Amino acid sequence: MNIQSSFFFDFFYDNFKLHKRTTMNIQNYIGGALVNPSSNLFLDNFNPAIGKVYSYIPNSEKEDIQNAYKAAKNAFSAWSKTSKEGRFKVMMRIAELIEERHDELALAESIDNGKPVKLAQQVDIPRAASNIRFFATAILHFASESHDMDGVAINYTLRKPIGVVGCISPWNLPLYLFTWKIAPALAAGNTVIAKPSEITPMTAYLFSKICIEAGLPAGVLNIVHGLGVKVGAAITEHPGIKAISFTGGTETGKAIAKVAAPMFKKLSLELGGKNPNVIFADCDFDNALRTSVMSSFANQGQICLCGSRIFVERPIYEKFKTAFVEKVSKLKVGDPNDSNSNLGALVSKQHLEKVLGYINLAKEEGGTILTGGNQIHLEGKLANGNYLAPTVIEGLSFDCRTNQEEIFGPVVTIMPFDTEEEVLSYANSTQYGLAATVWTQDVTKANRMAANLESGIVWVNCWLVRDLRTPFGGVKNSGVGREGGFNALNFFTEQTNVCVKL
Ligand code: TXE
Repeated sequence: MNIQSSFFFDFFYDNFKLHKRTTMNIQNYIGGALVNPSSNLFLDNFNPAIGKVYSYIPNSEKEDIQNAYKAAKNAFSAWSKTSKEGRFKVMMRIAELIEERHDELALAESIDNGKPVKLAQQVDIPRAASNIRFFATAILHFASESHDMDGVAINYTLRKPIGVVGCISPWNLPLYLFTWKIAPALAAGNTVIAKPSEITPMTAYLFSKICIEAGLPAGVLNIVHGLGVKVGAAITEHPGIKAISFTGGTETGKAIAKVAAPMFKKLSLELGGKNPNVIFADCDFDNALRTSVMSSFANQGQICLCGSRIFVERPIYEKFKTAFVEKVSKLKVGDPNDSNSNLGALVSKQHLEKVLGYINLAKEEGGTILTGGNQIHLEGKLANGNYLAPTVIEGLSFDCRTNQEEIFGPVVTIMPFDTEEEVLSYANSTQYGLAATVWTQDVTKANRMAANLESGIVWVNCWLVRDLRTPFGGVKNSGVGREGGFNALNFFTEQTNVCVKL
C-alpha cells in the first residue's frame, strides 16, 4: 500500500511532524454509521509525545449507549443466525484490511499512545489482525460436548450466543486489547457495544471505518467513545447487556463487579499486576539479562505483563545488577516516530505524575535509584511530551508500598534472595497474581516454581511468548475468568444441556 496516498497517513504525519492544530473529530460507530455523540460535545485527545491536543473524542452519554443497545439488539437476531462460515468471512476481511492499513494504524497508535512506532508496527497492529483471524477461525472449530447415559438417554450441550455484550478496553495496547475482546464476542454470534479508553480512542475509530468497508452488518459492532465513569458505567448498568469483558485497573474492576454482580451478569475481568521476575544463579545469564530489559521497559513498562519486581539469586546479584543497570542506562528515550527510540512517551501527564509519585515514594521508603528516576525534557516539538528515564531501584523491602502497588510505568525494583522458599514468599506477597517469569536451567526447579507461584501465567526462560489458544488472566486481585482460545468463546456463549430419552 502506498501510505503516502492515505488521507489518514497525511493527517497523522502532518500532525506529528508539524503538530498542526486541527479540528478532527472522532465519531461513535452506532448502527453501522459514524455519528456524533448525542450531546454534540467533545473531549480533548492529546498526543503524549508533544503534549498537545490533536483531535477530539465524543463525550458520549447514557443516551448514546441506549442508541447503541437498540442497534445491537436489532442486529442480534440476524447475526446470531448467520452461519459460522458467514461470520468467519466478514471477520477475515476485517483482518485483511487491518493488514492493508498496517502503517497507517501503527502510526495512529503511536501518536495516540506515545509508544514507539516500531513497537506498534511489530506488535500492536499485527497482533490486532491475528486476534480477529484467530477467533474467526476458532469458531469453525468450536464444538460442544455430549454425554451418553449407556443407552438410557443422551445429553448434548448447546452453546448459544448471549445477546448484546459489553467490551471495555484500556489505553496501553489500544487496538490489540480492543480486538482481543470483540473478536471472540462477534465470532460467537453476539452483538457488541465496545468502549475504548478515552485516553487512546483513535485506532478504534479507524477500526470502525474498516468494519464499514468490510461489510460488517449494521449494529453488530457499536463503538461508543467517552469517559469511563459515564459511558463505561452506562454499559455496566444497562440491564440488557448480559456480559461484560473488561481490561483495566483493579479499582475499576471492583466498581464494575459491584454493579454487575447483583444483576447476575457474566464478568471477565483482566486487571492489574505486580509481576515477579525471578532469576536463579543457574540461568542463561545473557538471555535473562536481555529479556529482562524488555520485560521491564517494553511499551514504557505499561503492559500488565511487565515484570516490575526483579529478584536475583545472591551469587549472581551484583553481576546481574551491574550488567542490567548498564544496559538500561543506554536505552534511548525519544521521539516515538524515531526508529532508534527504545522508549517513547508515557500515555498522559496524569500518568507521568503518578509514576513520578511512586519514584518519590520509593526514595522515602529508603530505595536507592541505580539509574533513571527523572523526567526527561526533550527538545523542540517534543519539549512538552511525557518522557521518563527507565528507572531501576534497589534497597527496598519486599513488602513496602513501592513493591506492592502497581506503578505501570518504566520503573522496576531489584533485590537479592537466598532460597527458593524465600523468593516464593516475596513473589506471592502482593494482592496481584497475573504473570511471573522464572529463569533457571534446572527444569525441575522451574516446574516446582511454576506450580507454587500464585499467578495466572508463568513464563520459564522467556517473556511475552503468546499462543492465543492458552488461558490468559490472573488470580487474586488480578482478575476473574480467563480469556484466550476456547475460554473466550465459552465466556461469550451460554450453555443449554439437552437430555434426550432413548
Ligand atoms: O484505567 P481504567 P486507567 C492500571 C494501571 C493504571 C490504572 C489506572 O495501574 O495506572 O489501571 O488506569 C473504563 N465503569 N491499568 O485509569 O480507569 C475506562 O474508560 C466502566 C492496568 O486508565 O481502569 C477505560 O476504557 N468502565 C491495565 C477502561 O475502563 C470504566 C491497563 C480502563 O480504564 C469505569 C490499563 C467505570 N466506572 C490500566 N471507569 C491492564 N490490566 O492492562 C473507567 N472505565
